[in-house]
Amino acid sequence: MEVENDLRRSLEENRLVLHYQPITELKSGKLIGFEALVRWIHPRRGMIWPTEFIEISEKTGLIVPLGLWVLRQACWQMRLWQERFPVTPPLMISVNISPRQLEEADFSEQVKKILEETGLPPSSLRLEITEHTVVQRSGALIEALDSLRMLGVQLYIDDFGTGYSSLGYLDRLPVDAIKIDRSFVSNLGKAKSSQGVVQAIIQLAHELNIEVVAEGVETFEQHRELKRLQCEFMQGFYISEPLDVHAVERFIAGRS
Ligand code: G
Ligand code: G
Ligand code: MN
Ligand code: NA
Repeated sequence: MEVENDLRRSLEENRLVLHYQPITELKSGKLIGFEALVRWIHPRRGMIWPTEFIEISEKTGLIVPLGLWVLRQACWQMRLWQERFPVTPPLMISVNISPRQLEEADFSEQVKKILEETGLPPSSLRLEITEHTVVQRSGALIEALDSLRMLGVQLYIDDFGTGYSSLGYLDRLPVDAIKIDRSFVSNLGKAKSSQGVVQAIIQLAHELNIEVVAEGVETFEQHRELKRLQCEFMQGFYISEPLDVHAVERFIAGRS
């Protein structure tokens, strides 16, 4: 449990930081907001990526306080950016949420409190829940999602297409958008079949009044194809990698 203790201490010592990846609208090219991605600045090992510590924090339950820290930090930071960089509609922030966090009975209460404390409008917050989480959709999960949505927060399904679910369950979930997993996007323009899959996902989402964000967009061709398929938003190295706070501010300033 060395990692766990290390991480617990780092959380107390403020050794976690957020990086932010820009999300743009395909139609207009406009910046609409950012996804917050956590990093751990380890005293000896340097920067550690979440793939190395999210799973263990889910197992140990540390993800609950860690997730609240991420959420508070992200909301606070976006509130500041909204003041510094006022645009219409206001920039939004997207935050990843683990299934373990949704199991906390007071999770939506906590989210409400954080929104009040930071002053971020609920409509500026998107919560990302992986498709794997929603596939095992229990009554409790739907209730948790419903109460979050009643706060005025938007819900996104992350890594869409990797959960081996039928597409039909989407219309029974209270969600606003899906994020198409980058494994589909990376084959766009290479494999003909992936174009069909992406097109089918986008069409189905639109029939259900659900918007689509494409993840992992790396090339002009992928971007052009997604625009043609009327995907609303995109994110990926083609626009920018995740950025630290200072780089975000240069990025926003450089675009306006
Ligand atoms: O940039 P990247 O390596 O950060 O992200 C790796 C994975 O970690 C992604 O799948 C992302 O969803 C997840 N992740 C990043 N930040 C968070 C976080 O704050 N909470 C949770 N639960 N997952 C995160
Ligand atoms: O929450 P999610 O699983 O989507 O986390 C995003 C992850 O994808 C992060 O690790 C981030 O660094 C990575 N990422 C973001 N854009 C790209 C991209 O264009 N290509 C690749 N290969 N990875 C990306
Ligand atoms: Mn995500
Ligand atoms: Na994802």
